[in-house]
Amino acid sequence: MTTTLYGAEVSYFTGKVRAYLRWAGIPFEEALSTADVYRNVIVPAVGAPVIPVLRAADGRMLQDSTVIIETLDQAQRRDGATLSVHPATPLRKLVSLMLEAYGDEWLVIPAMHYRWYYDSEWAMAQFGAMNAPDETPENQFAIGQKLAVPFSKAATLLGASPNMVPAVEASYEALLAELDAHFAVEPALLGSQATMGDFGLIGPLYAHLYRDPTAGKLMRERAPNVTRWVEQLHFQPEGLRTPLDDTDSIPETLLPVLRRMAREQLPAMVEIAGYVSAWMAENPGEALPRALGNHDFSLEGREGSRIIRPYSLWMIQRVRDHLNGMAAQERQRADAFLRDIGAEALVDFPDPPRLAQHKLTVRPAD
Ligand SMILES: N[C@@H](CCC(=O)N[C@@H](CS)C(=O)NCC(=O)O)C(=O)O
Repeated sequence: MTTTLYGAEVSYFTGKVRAYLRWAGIPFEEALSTADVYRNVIVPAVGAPVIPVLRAADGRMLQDSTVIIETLDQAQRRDGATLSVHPATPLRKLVSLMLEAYGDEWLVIPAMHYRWYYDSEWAMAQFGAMNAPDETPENQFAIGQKLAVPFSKAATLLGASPNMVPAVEASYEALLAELDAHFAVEPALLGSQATMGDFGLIGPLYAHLYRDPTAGKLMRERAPNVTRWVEQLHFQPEGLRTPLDDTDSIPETLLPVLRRMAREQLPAMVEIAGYVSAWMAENPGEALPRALGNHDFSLEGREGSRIIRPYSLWMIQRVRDHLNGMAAQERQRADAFLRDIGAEALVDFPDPPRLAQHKLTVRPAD
């Protein structure tokens, strides 16, 4: 059976999986997530209207970009592939997992902001064309307008409320400059080979921040090296398969990006952990809602409010699992590295009870 990716060009997490499939050389076909596909394939298979969903060659339906990539990566390894999305050495694997969590769960703020603040009509037309490809442009726009309602509110809910717009843009522009300096000297985040961290970052940086008109212009003008990395990883990633050496070193030029992640995202994750632990204590055994109210956060010297997304902690749990699985000496080195980049929160993270991914949220692990 052919592997089928159900999704769309306009979708963040579809871009992440598509880039991985091409990089891994897995033959696949892509099916547009039209209204019919949502109704007849996606919702019956996974119980929620979400993309991407992948029908694997063995017929299994997989949902969640991380689960899809992990499952296929393991299958490839079983079939004898020597290259994995996870670096073979411990510190690099840690950094790769951290950057996946950063791309998936934090860069959603600038990605949603630029799309819905500057290009909302364009995005509505894109949503309509995805949902009803055979309709006229006028009808597609009307359909897109309706579909876009929850998404257009997402930027504000995630933290890009009007008072935070200057902070969100300052942070993203600084990130672009940091990444541009990095990709001037390295082909991928950790060097010669793309890893899970690259796939985490390609979600926001391709589907939204490269493709959307306003953000795309900004990227092309300000960050030619980021643009080149996006184009290579998304369209022709076979050049990013040169195995990493065994030094376990982290490129110097990546450190500003990691410090930014540590400074911006980790304090919010620590706070969320407190809310999630309290909720789980009060609601034993239950799946968590997708959002648990709001919490305050700071970005570039401004104070904002954002929704508490329990799912984010499942991504942090992956990082913590890797850290906790390290041998004593490796762990010491990793802790020293984390302290050095301002990520000490990961060393002593207030872990909630164990979580399992569940549709678009999490539940207590069995
Ligand atoms: N963690 C999920 C997130 C998937 C996701 O948020 N997909 C978006 C499109 S890129 C979606 O379908 N959202 C529907 C919704 O949030 O209700 C993944 O990694 O696949």
